[in-house]
Amino acid sequence: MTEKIVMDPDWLEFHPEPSVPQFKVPEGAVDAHCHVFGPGDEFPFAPERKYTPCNAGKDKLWALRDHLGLTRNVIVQATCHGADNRALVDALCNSDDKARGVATVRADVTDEELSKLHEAGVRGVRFNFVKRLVDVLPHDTLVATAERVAQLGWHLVLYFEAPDLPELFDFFSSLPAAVVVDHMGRPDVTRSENGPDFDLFVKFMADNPDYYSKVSCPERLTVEGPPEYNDVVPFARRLVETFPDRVLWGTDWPHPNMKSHVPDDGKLVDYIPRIATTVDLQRKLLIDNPMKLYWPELYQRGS
Ligand code: 0GY
Repeated sequence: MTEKIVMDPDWLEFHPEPSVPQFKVPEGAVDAHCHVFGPGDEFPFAPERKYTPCNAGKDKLWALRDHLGLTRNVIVQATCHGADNRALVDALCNSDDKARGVATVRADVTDEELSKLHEAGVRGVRFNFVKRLVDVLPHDTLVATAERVAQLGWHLVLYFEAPDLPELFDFFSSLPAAVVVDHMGRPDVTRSENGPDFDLFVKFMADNPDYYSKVSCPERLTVEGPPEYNDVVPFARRLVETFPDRVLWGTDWPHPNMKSHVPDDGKLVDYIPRIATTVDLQRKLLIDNPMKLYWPELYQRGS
């Protein structure tokens, strides 16, 4: 008998009718951080998951992409699917190559499995260090996986929280592949964007010239709340202006683990010109940088 999927009682579903953004994204813009969840009866959630989400399948993601005026998606494997990438692969293979992916793999993944993921459009693996989401993995195992995927030209996506950066700084800097950091390393936005905590993240980016950061998730980092997320703007803006060629933006749809409010994805698009204030910065953030990483074969500066 199939298990009945019951969403966690405190889970907020994604916005049913996001607003039409006032900001018109440039043609070719990429949502570089989003997820697909299930549907659970087709793609079961992982037994080791720490939460049970709502169903949020690929068709809903494509509809959101079109509604927001975006062109492409980078789908990141979420922890509720563990290392079972079937929902991700199904979405990629039915995307008309408008989606590429970041998978989660176990240390014993075979070369054949990696090559099938590559064929489907996977270009990175995610290492998650957020303790409420995953059990801790030994560093040597991660390095071995990183070495293998680097040979495929993939990068690593690291998800961690700011208080853990001092301890992980050297390990992260020594990884044998390029890195993309999720959500600016999750700063505490009640502190200054020019204070020692965020300075350390900026130093991490400066010391590692082939590393990228997503300037995503104001809805998750904010203390002040929606719809403007004013308290997160200075952090994202500092990164966009300091590392214009190494920042990515994404919706984070369908917004796992949001308990405070349901984000309006249209407003998340309207947030973009506040953190990337010129047409040139917007083009790098939304097109050049994600295309370099995920569709390098299509990427030609200025085309
Ligand atoms: C995010 C953030 C979260 C969850 C996950 O894989 C996940 O479960 O990424 C979170 O809870 O902060 O990036 O979507």
